[in-house]
Amino acid sequence: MSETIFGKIIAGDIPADKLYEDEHCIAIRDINPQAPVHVLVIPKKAIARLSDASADDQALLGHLMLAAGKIARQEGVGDAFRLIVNNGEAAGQTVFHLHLHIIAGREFAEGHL
Ligand code: DGP
Repeated sequence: MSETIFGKIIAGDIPADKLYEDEHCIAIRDINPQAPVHVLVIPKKAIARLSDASADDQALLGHLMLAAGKIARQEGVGDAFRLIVNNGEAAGQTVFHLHLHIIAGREFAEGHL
Protein backbone atom coordinates (compact mmCIF):
# COMPACT_ATOMS: atom_id res chain seq x y z
CA MET A 1 0.00 0.00 0.00
CA SER A 2 1.39 3.45 -0.85
CA GLU A 3 1.99 5.75 2.09
CA THR A 4 -0.61 8.42 2.77
CA ILE A 5 -0.27 11.83 4.37
CA PHE A 6 -1.13 10.19 7.71
CA GLY A 7 1.70 7.69 7.27
CA LYS A 8 4.05 10.64 6.79
CA ILE A 9 2.67 12.37 9.90
CA ILE A 10 3.10 9.18 11.96
CA ALA A 11 6.67 8.85 10.68
CA GLY A 12 7.32 12.49 11.69
CA ASP A 13 8.08 13.53 8.11
CA ILE A 14 5.22 16.06 8.07
CA PRO A 15 4.33 18.17 11.13
CA ALA A 16 0.89 18.00 12.75
CA ASP A 17 -0.77 19.29 15.88
CA LYS A 18 -0.41 16.06 17.90
CA LEU A 19 -2.69 15.85 20.94
CA TYR A 20 -2.12 12.27 21.97
CA GLU A 21 0.16 9.38 21.19
CA ASP A 22 0.53 5.85 22.49
CA GLU A 23 1.98 2.60 21.21
CA HIS A 24 -0.86 2.04 18.74
CA CYS A 25 -2.24 5.40 17.63
CA ILE A 26 -1.87 9.15 17.42
CA ALA A 27 -4.46 11.93 17.54
CA ILE A 28 -4.15 15.19 15.61
CA ARG A 29 -6.40 18.16 14.94
CA ASP A 30 -8.14 18.00 11.57
CA ILE A 31 -6.68 20.54 9.14
CA ASN A 32 -10.19 21.44 7.97
CA PRO A 33 -12.29 21.36 11.18
CA GLN A 34 -16.04 20.84 10.90
CA ALA A 35 -16.65 21.75 14.56
CA PRO A 36 -14.82 23.55 17.39
CA VAL A 37 -13.31 20.19 18.34
CA HIS A 38 -12.39 18.02 15.36
CA VAL A 39 -9.72 15.46 16.10
CA LEU A 40 -8.53 12.47 14.07
CA VAL A 41 -7.53 9.26 15.85
CA ILE A 42 -5.18 7.36 13.56
CA PRO A 43 -3.76 3.87 14.12
CA LYS A 44 -0.04 3.54 13.52
CA LYS A 45 -0.82 0.41 11.52
CA ALA A 46 -1.75 1.49 7.99
CA ILE A 47 -5.14 -0.09 7.29
CA ALA A 48 -6.61 1.63 4.23
CA ARG A 49 -10.30 1.44 5.18
CA LEU A 50 -12.32 0.05 8.06
CA SER A 51 -13.62 -2.57 5.63
CA ASP A 52 -10.03 -3.74 5.08
CA ALA A 53 -9.58 -4.53 8.78
CA SER A 54 -9.56 -8.19 9.76
CA ALA A 55 -10.20 -10.22 12.90
CA ASP A 56 -6.52 -9.67 13.76
CA ASP A 57 -7.32 -5.97 14.13
CA GLN A 58 -10.10 -6.45 16.68
CA ALA A 59 -8.05 -5.31 19.67
CA LEU A 60 -6.66 -2.36 17.73
CA LEU A 61 -10.14 -1.19 16.71
CA GLY A 62 -11.28 -1.36 20.35
CA HIS A 63 -8.17 0.54 21.37
CA LEU A 64 -9.01 3.37 18.95
CA MET A 65 -12.52 3.73 20.39
CA LEU A 66 -11.22 3.79 23.96
CA ALA A 67 -8.52 6.30 23.01
CA ALA A 68 -11.18 8.50 21.39
CA GLY A 69 -13.11 8.61 24.67
CA LYS A 70 -9.96 9.59 26.57
CA ILE A 71 -9.07 12.28 24.03
CA ALA A 72 -12.61 13.71 24.15
CA ARG A 73 -12.29 14.02 27.95
CA GLN A 74 -8.85 15.58 27.50
CA GLU A 75 -10.42 18.10 25.10
CA GLY A 76 -12.96 19.01 27.77
CA VAL A 77 -16.07 17.90 25.90
CA GLY A 78 -17.01 15.23 28.44
CA ASP A 79 -19.57 12.84 27.06
CA ALA A 80 -20.82 15.10 24.24
CA PHE A 81 -18.97 13.94 21.17
CA ARG A 82 -19.60 12.11 17.94
CA LEU A 83 -17.33 9.50 16.30
CA ILE A 84 -17.32 9.11 12.53
CA VAL A 85 -15.52 6.76 10.16
CA ASN A 86 -15.85 7.49 6.47
CA ASN A 87 -15.39 4.16 4.71
CA GLY A 88 -14.60 4.33 1.01
CA GLU A 89 -14.56 7.09 -1.55
CA ALA A 90 -18.34 7.05 -2.05
CA ALA A 91 -18.77 7.70 1.67
CA GLY A 92 -16.44 10.70 1.54
CA GLN A 93 -13.17 9.08 2.58
CA THR A 94 -10.26 11.06 1.15
CA VAL A 95 -7.27 9.72 3.08
CA PHE A 96 -6.88 5.96 2.73
CA HIS A 97 -5.41 5.27 6.13
CA LEU A 98 -8.13 4.36 8.63
CA HIS A 99 -9.05 7.16 11.06
CA LEU A 100 -11.82 8.08 13.48
CA HIS A 101 -13.14 11.63 13.47
CA ILE A 102 -14.03 12.98 16.93
CA ILE A 103 -16.45 15.86 16.42
CA ALA A 104 -17.62 17.98 19.34
CA GLY A 105 -18.29 21.45 20.65
CA ARG A 106 -21.33 22.19 18.53
CA GLU A 107 -25.06 21.45 18.71
CA PHE A 108 -26.08 18.03 17.43
CA ALA A 109 -29.68 17.74 16.34
CA GLU A 110 -31.22 14.57 17.71
CA GLY A 111 -31.37 11.82 15.09
CA HIS A 112 -29.39 13.73 12.47
CA LEU A 113 -25.80 13.29 11.27
P1 DGP B 1 -11.79 11.51 5.45
O1 DGP B 1 -12.71 12.28 4.57
O2 DGP B 1 -12.54 10.72 6.50
O3 DGP B 1 -10.77 10.70 4.68
O4 DGP B 1 -11.02 12.64 6.29
C1 DGP B 1 -9.71 13.03 6.08
C2 DGP B 1 -9.50 14.23 6.94
O5 DGP B 1 -8.11 14.47 7.05
C3 DGP B 1 -10.11 15.52 6.41
O6 DGP B 1 -11.12 15.97 7.32
C4 DGP B 1 -8.97 16.52 6.34
C5 DGP B 1 -7.88 15.85 7.13
N1 DGP B 1 -6.55 16.06 6.62
C6 DGP B 1 -6.12 15.83 5.35
N2 DGP B 1 -4.81 16.12 5.24
C7 DGP B 1 -4.40 16.52 6.48
C8 DGP B 1 -3.14 16.94 6.99
O7 DGP B 1 -2.12 17.02 6.32
N3 DGP B 1 -3.13 17.28 8.32
C9 DGP B 1 -4.22 17.20 9.12
N4 DGP B 1 -4.08 17.56 10.41
N5 DGP B 1 -5.42 16.81 8.66
C10 DGP B 1 -5.51 16.47 7.35
